[in-house]
Amino acid sequence: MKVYVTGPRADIRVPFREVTLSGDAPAIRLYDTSGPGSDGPAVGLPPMRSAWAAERVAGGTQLRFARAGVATPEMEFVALREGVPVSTVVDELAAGRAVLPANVNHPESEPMIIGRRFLVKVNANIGAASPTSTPEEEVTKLRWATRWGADTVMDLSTGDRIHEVREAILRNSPVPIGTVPIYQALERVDGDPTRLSWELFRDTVIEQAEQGVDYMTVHAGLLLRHIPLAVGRVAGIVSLGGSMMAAWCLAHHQENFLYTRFEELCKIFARYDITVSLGNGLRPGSIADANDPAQLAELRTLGELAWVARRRDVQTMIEGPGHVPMHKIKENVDLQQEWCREAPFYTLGPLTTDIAPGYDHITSAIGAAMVAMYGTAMLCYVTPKEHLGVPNREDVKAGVIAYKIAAHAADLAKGHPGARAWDDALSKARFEFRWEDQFDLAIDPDTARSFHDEAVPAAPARIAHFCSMCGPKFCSAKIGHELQRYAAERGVSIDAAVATGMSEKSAEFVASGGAVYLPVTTKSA
Ligand code: IRN
Ligand code: FE2
Repeated sequence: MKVYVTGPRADIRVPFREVTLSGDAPAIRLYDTSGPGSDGPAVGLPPMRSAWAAERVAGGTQLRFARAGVATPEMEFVALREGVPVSTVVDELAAGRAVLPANVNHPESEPMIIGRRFLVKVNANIGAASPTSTPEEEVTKLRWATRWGADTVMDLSTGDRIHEVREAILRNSPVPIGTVPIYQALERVDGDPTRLSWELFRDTVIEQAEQGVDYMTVHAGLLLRHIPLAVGRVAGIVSLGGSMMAAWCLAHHQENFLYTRFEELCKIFARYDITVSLGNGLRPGSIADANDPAQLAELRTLGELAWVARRRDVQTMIEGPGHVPMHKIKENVDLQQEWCREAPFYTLGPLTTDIAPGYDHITSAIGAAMVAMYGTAMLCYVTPKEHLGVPNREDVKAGVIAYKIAAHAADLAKGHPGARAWDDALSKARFEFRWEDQFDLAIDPDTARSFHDEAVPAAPARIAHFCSMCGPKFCSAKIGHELQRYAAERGVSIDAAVATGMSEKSAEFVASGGAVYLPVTTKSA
């Protein structure tokens, strides 16, 4: 059930998913990105933030306000959402260690913050890839991704209906929307990157800014002199935006115009409060290329650009790899944090091995959990279709869930206030055989419920004090309960109870002839 917590003023209403539990277990409130209900894609969501923008006497980015020590309603909102003092939000934004992407023209979005001191966020990429896909279909994908917990969504659409699709997504999105404007610019020159230009790019950015895009990926750190560094790679340049800019630089033998015009670009971003996401055009696309000179050279330039953006009050994050084996992940985060003065890191995965096409949501969720524990603020999801095809609905769900797990595991490791409460509630429900509570608390209740029912179809099993894994006799949780009761009854310590209890159990087991309960499951050989 969705509930709202009201902030210091009545129009700050922060949504949570409240899970009510059985018996006297207290209800628990979970972070919720699904947004308000809507009367359909054509109507869109209510423009919650319009009033806040209208109230501001002067314009300015969230970074600018934070530096002036002003807590905006957006900052109050995220403080409640994260369960941290608003002063933490103001300080982290002011230091450039966090961003709050919120284009003034996207009033439908619920504020959320990206930074290492806050909950780790997950981005899901969607977008019309085929000429036949419609705006309605993309809105359905958006709602599907946010239903499973995507904190931001990037619209990577290409094709004729790009403007219309983006408009539908923005008007229906409760989460910040990101884009890669160079993709649309490329459409305008019929896919020939050598015909790209600053003017074309700038106009595309303004068009998207007016619509309300909250953050934009810009591959400004890929310089002409970096390109030779990528020549001997196993996988070359895998970034789409990166390959476009490399092609342009080589064809014109000129420096990347995104780099040379970066100050001008920042002026546009500041006007709309668009967060810049500095793209990694030279991210490694294979395990062999991880942390190589090309990647690191570009990362240094991203650090320089982050500084330029910050001076112009533009909120900034830094994109990261890609493909990185586990033992090279920490070095990656440490260098990014040092060179980019702690600007939030936003990584794609990373994939920790290349051997598992079809399972790259798993190869990368492993890396995502690690990179997040070391300090990455947002994770860009990878679906099972990575390297193979366009993700469908089930792939989007699998990717989002895998990444929410990685993000939450990192929140726990980092000790984010409130992260443990969710685990504790579920662990308790599990131990006390409160099956319905366990399903309701699960990150994916549908799957948990159906797996349980598939194994033990009878309705009474929902309240049974065992599951089909071990059956009624060899249930560790059941034995745990007996142990607690045994200790309480005899007034002994758990250690002593274990010693005595075990010999009694052993006698009981031998006496029963060692019968083992064989559950009826769908398991086959
Ligand atoms: C995130 C971190 N590193 C890359 N990403 C995402 O990859 C980025 O935000 C955008 O969605 C996409 C850009 O891909 P190319 O153009 O760099 O391949
Ligand atoms: Fe890849």
